[in-house]
Amino acid sequence: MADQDATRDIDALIVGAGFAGIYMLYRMRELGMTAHVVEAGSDVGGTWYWNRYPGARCDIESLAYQYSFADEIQREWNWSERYAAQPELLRYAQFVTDRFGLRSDMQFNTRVTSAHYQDDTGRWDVQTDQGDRFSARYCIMATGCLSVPRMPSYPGLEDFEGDWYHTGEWPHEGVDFTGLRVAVVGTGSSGIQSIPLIAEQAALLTVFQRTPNFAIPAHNRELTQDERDRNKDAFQRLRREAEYFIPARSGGPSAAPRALEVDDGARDERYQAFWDMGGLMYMGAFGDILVDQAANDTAAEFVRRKIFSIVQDPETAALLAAQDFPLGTKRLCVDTGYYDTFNRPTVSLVNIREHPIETITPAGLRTAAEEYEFDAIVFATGFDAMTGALLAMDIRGREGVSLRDEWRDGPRSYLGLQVAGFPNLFTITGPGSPSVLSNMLISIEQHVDFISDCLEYLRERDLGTVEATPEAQGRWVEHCRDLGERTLYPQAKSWYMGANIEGKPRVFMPYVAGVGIYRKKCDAIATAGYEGFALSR
Ligand code: NA7
Repeated sequence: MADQDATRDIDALIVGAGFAGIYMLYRMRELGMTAHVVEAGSDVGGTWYWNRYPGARCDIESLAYQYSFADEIQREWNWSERYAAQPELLRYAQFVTDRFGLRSDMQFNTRVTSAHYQDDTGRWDVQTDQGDRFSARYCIMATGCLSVPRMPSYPGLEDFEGDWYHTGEWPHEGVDFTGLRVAVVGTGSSGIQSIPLIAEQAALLTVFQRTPNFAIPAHNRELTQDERDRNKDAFQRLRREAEYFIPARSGGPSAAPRALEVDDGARDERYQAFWDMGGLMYMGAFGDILVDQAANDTAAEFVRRKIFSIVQDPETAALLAAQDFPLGTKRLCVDTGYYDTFNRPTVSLVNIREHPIETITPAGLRTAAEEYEFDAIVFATGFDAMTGALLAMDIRGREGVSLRDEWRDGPRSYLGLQVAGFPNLFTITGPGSPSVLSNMLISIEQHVDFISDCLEYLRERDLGTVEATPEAQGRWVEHCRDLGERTLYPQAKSWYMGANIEGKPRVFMPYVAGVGIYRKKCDAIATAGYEGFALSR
């Protein structure tokens, strides 16, 4: 425990040592400011520190999912696979941290419990669960978008005699399911990635599905040295292009045709080509998949046919193919062998939409229809996304106003970066920014750069405070909502909408127009002297 009386004065307190916190600390040091990172885990890595379940893998290609801020990183690092698995992503985070000697300003196994703005001093008073106390001019939340695991509220879990796990808090030593009867609850990305590997070990695997999610094959494979070398030479150029990418869902002109513009044969051919490429690129087959229901139906129908062609038992196939929301409006999953896993005689699928789980029992669980016995239960039930980690802390701005109160009806921010009434508090990839709809590394670098440039701007002008104005925030919130409503996203009960958490306000949280349009807006705002922000001493 820290000395209860000692308050440490620093320029910036950074919460979280995932990819955002690592780079933020690097930039703060570059600016010559004192910064300290507080991290709940025992190491760096964020998402890739916690999500160690079998099959955990990034759904963005490794060659794109890396930092660009220092070219030597990508020159020195060699990705092994097209889609990196969690252990490699964690090693990458450690590599970058150690390459720049960042650990000395990081404190692990410590959670920030509160951050209170002091009206008299203009500083943030930050406290941790280890008794630390910091006084920081700037408080920077690098807390991640999917970092608060969510457990279902079934009764009886405490009496379960087997072992249970949440995919987002997986034991570091791994879990051996060999010979066990295993349940997996949840069929989002985490379920879909882990089920094929758990099935390889388990004696019996029962998958409890409430909502089917469609998955596109990853076609994961080893990268060749030639591919890596070519990427190293092209990387910075490709990244600059990606930074200004405008997705079709933005409503702007798209290079891709519209789905109903072409005949059935040509449409299927195109879907097949995108299926063969694999992964999230499938959403780009046509320019209107996320804005036009009829177009979306054609994309979903193609996947449905694939499911029926892979899964032998027609009832199981029908259950897996029964997705009832527009394709991609819940994050599309990227899989390796998911559908084929249901052809194993040891794997079965239970529809808990029809017969919900009522209780966990000492021996297993009971649905409205049946009783099951298990040695282990895996909850792949997701996260309190985008706002969960921020609201888990007691954050108070001017006059003691709490962020929980401010966001009672849903998150409100300017650019997803700042909240009016909370001076010098920044949220990296916060709600209202492209974040989870983008390659997170691109969004993280852009936010960190924006914040660092802003702090430098303040310092050069002998200013010390930056705060979103309520007017700019109001306009931004409306703009985000307006753009979201032009897409199909609000139709799904997704974590983008807060709909996976009981009682959470239903607000479409990410900025939908993509990183390119967003970046241009941010650049223009900075060039205009941080328009929409009030700057003061
Ligand atoms: P997701 O995508 O939120 O998936 C959670 C899954 O768990 C989903 O199928 C849920 O069904 C199901 N779930 C949640 N609560 C329950 C209860 N109480 N009973 C039964 N089933 C439940 O989380 P993931 O971890 O898979 O993925 C999160 C993101 O990480 C992903 O989008 C990628 O970006 C990486 P529901 O749909 O709510 O009916």
